[in-house]
Amino acid sequence: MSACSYPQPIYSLDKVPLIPLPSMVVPSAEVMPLDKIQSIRTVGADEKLISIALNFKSFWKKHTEQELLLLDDTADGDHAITLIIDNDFSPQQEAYKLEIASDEISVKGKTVEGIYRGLKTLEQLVVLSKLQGKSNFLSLPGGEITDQPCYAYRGAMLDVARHFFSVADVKRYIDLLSTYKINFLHFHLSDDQGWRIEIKSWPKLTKTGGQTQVGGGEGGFYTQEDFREIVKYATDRFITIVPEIDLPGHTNAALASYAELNCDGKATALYTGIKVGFSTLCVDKEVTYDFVEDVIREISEISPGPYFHIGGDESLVTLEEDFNRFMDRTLAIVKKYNKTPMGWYELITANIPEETLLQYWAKTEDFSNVIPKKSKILISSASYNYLDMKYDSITPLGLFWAGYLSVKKAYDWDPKTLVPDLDAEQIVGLEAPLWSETIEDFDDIAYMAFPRIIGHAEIGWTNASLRKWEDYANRLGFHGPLLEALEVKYYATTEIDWK
Ligand code: TNX
Repeated sequence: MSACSYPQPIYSLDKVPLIPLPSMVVPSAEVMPLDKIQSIRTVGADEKLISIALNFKSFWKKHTEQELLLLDDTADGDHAITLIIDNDFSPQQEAYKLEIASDEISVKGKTVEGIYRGLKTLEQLVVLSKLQGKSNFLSLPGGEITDQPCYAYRGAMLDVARHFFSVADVKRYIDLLSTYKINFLHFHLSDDQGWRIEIKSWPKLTKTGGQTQVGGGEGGFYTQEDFREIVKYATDRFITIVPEIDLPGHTNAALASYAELNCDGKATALYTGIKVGFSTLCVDKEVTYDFVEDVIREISEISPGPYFHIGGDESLVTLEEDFNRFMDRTLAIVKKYNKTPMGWYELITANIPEETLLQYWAKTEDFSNVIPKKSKILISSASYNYLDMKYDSITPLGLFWAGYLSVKKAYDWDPKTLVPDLDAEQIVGLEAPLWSETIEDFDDIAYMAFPRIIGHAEIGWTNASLRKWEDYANRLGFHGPLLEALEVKYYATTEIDWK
């Protein structure tokens, strides 16, 4: 068969509606007919590399019906997808280069993580081509994609305390996040309404504190085994789990489970409403620190990621000096278990170690004067990042205290200029929290997160200078069919011309 008789690809490589938009795409005139690919090949022996190659093999089988052989570097690259670890490739650990030629494909990275991100791009290329091309989908466009993220922390947060979500729901969310190259998932594991993780030394936290949720439903919790399973699932997708135990406020579920954590020695009642700021641990009791240490120790043992999030927000009934004293001791415990502390920005009143990551969530943009210049900041502005804010006045779910958040507003901003006077170097990235006061099941998660979190993922990955709303809106239109194929009930906003 001569080259020109091969089926033409649906798009040229620079016209594929990829999200996040890659840093550089150079199309070529070459065409890669799918049936030429016979193997997936790894260069650089690494167990993790082989494991992502095996996963990609299943992906290829599902979408092209072809079974690939798994080969190592003793085979040559003809008719193969070659995954290459190259230490000198880039200083950036998530950078990758994807090359598509007429008879081979390669993905190169400094690390397995970089190659994984590149394979996610290749997967989108296949899926988007297939959805648009239907039965005509037989080839990929040639060219090169060189890519790397703008921010090292591109996160999502799920509040499993106000409503509990099953391990299966969490895994489904993780899969979707990985499609868009998100690399951190922060779990809000405790709040007034529920304690959601088994602590073996304090069993009533889940036996009592895990038994209800907002609205009075039955709640639930993760056993440590469940949590390990989630961590493994996320780690396999290069997503780091950040556990959060919100302290010393937002603790009614713990205070209802153990009377001794209360200053008056009386257990509180379980709470199923949505008020905030009414609970606090008793900062002057020694047992409080036994509790905090046991919780941080047990969770740290099953959390391989670098961060431990200690909350610190809205402790409205804790005096500031008590709050600071409590946090000094709690920060020392986090350090003892070799974790980097993370907290909501109210933590700044305490003596925070320099490496502390502060999560900025305020709705106004004028907090830079209270944030020390040396602090590391994660941008989670309620006005731009909060997935629980309603899209508009008729959104059936969500809250609106920080204003409505349309798909355009959620996309069309820059973390570097959102907060005046903050140094760009202080910003490690951004995170989109989904608070779950009104979110009850996976379809609710999908409706509020999609499509806004896709834009958020692009803000985290793609340099601001390359991002334009009109271009993004056009690309996003092609992701409707992709989400539909995954049965994700996203909000089909009229801001987008869905394909
Ligand atoms: C504020 S943002 C909270 C949460 C609520 C959320 C609702 C933050 C650190 N605290 O407790 O769930 O608003 O939007």
